[in-house]
Amino acid sequence: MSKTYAPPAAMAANAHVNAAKYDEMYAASLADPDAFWKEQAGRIDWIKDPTRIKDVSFDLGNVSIKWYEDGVLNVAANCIDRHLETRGDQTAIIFEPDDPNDAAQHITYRELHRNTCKMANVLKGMGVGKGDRVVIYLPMIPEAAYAMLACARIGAIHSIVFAGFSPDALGARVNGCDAKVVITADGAPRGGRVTNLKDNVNKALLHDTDDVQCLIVKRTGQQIAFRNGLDFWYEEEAAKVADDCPPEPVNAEDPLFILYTSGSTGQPKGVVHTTGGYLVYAAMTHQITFDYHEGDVYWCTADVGWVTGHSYIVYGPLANGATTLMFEGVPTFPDASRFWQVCEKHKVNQFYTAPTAIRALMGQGDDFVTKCDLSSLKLLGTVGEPINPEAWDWYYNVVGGGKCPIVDTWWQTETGGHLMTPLPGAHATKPGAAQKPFFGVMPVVLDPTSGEEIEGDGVEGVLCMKDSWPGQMRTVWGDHERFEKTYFSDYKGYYFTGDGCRRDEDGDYWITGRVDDVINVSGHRMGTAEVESALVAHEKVAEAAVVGYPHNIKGQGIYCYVTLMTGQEPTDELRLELRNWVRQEIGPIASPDLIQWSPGLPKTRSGKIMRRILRKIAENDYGSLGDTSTLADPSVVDELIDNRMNR
Ligand code: 6R9
Repeated sequence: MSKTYAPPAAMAANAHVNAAKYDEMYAASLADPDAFWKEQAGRIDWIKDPTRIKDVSFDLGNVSIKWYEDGVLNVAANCIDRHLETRGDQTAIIFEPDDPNDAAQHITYRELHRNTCKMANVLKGMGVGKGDRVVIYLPMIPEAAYAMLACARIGAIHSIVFAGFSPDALGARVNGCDAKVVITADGAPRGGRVTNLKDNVNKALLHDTDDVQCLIVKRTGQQIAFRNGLDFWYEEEAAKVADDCPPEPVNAEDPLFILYTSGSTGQPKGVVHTTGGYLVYAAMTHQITFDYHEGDVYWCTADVGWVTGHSYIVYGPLANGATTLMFEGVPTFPDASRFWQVCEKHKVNQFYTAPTAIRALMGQGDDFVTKCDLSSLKLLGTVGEPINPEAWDWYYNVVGGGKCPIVDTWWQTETGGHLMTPLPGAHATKPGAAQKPFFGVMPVVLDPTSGEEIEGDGVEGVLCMKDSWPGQMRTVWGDHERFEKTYFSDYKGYYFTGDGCRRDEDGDYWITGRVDDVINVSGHRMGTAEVESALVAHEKVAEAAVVGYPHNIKGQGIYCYVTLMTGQEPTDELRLELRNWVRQEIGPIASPDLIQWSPGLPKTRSGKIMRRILRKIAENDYGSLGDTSTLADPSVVDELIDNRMNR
């Protein structure tokens, strides 16, 4: 039995959802989804109220997901305009820059309105209209939020590319969605170092024949190469346009954004989220999971380049009229106290981060935390990967002073918002468990071989969802077939998450990690296939297989087995060259941790690489290699074990 931590009495007493209410609402959400979600739609403002609530089919060949399909609304109006009367002067966004010596900014809802309208008018002037795609490649600055909301305001679809991605990765995403405009900055300061964002954009668009325009925010003031006629400084354009822009009426099922994410095969796919259901779900989960109350200061440390930044820095909090903090920097710059100093400085009430950051900071010792006044904290959250018990304990006791519930939120780019998490005023938390389904969410544990539902408690299998929720992705951009194949073909009639899971004796859920070829490095999701294709694109590499292995800080590290072209020397210099190559092809987050030279890879007779075996070798777990008799050449395995990378 794991130890549990009951909700603090004061929180349970005032929470949006306490234990009794959770049970009652959860039962209602399953008993009559239409009635339940019709009521929840009232969280946001509609130009035309939806009358058709849910229309969903998970049947392969016919997958279709629609929520609120006859509703009309505007997301930016919901996140900004409807708050102006009551909280125009309240801070919407606190911006904390990379350098602690630079002043923080407090942007009110009124200022947010003005800035978003300006950006919207600039985009319109560049020819962007409803349904057009805009790529956002920005640092964590307020303009990133203005850009998102400006797109939403005019009905354009944004696709944010994390500023740490390489020119190649950026170029693929610009082309993938046929973007009209890229919004970027001259440079991005992070941890005291500057990434030359505009340079990257120029490289990404070098071979572009569509003349993609670029809107550039001045962040660092550095020199940039300007493409005349195609590039525009945001500040100059903003000065020329009006500071009001009427919100465009948008259908609930029109796309709000595309966000590329990694899967087990092929290149990243463009996850499509639509407007009405997504916003209802983001707003509801933000309010209830974090127990957000009027006047609270809320901080999610993610980057807007990831889904967490979309739902829980921008859309959820702003739809709720919250004060949301945007942090440009990193947890360890200038030193490991930075997070906690920011919490103290802005009196943060809810703090939401990733286990990898917690582990890294835990390793620096308690002093960095205890020297700060963290008395404002009421709640802590984690997301992105399973949290190990040591990190949970440290977070709970040292950061939270033993008084803040931890919500371990399990969800995905595909899910739009939290699907499983304890609720802070309702559930006694268990370190490491994602615990309870959110309202309307129907998790099932399936037997991976038979695909049958495993009933009862104390069971383990793969995690699927039996029915839809409003925040679910609707399709893969430009490839609905891939959407169906990826999520609905392995287990017929269910949404397959790609995660394994255990339901314990109490009926609580624990995520056991990915069951596919996706690895989770520092909370960043990566397809091993992507790293492999980057490696084999190098002229000296004949073949490569990539797996994850346990890593103390990152959760998983990237272990690469590389077969060189005949005649190539396996040297340390080449190792370094390959590492830099992958960084260039994808970005620093994809840097191989270990590269093992492998004259041969274990393959079946039909030529499939047996990753299961490579994973075991990388994990140092030879006892359970399983059946190797189906290999074309079983001796390859001994050779790989003998030459395993030491660490
Ligand atoms: C939001 C986000 C999704 C994958 C997911 C799972 C892992 C996320 C987790 C977690 C255990 C948690 N994951 N939250 N595993 N406990 N609380 O991270 O989206 O980048 O798409 O990653 O991350 O494996 O399938 P995304």
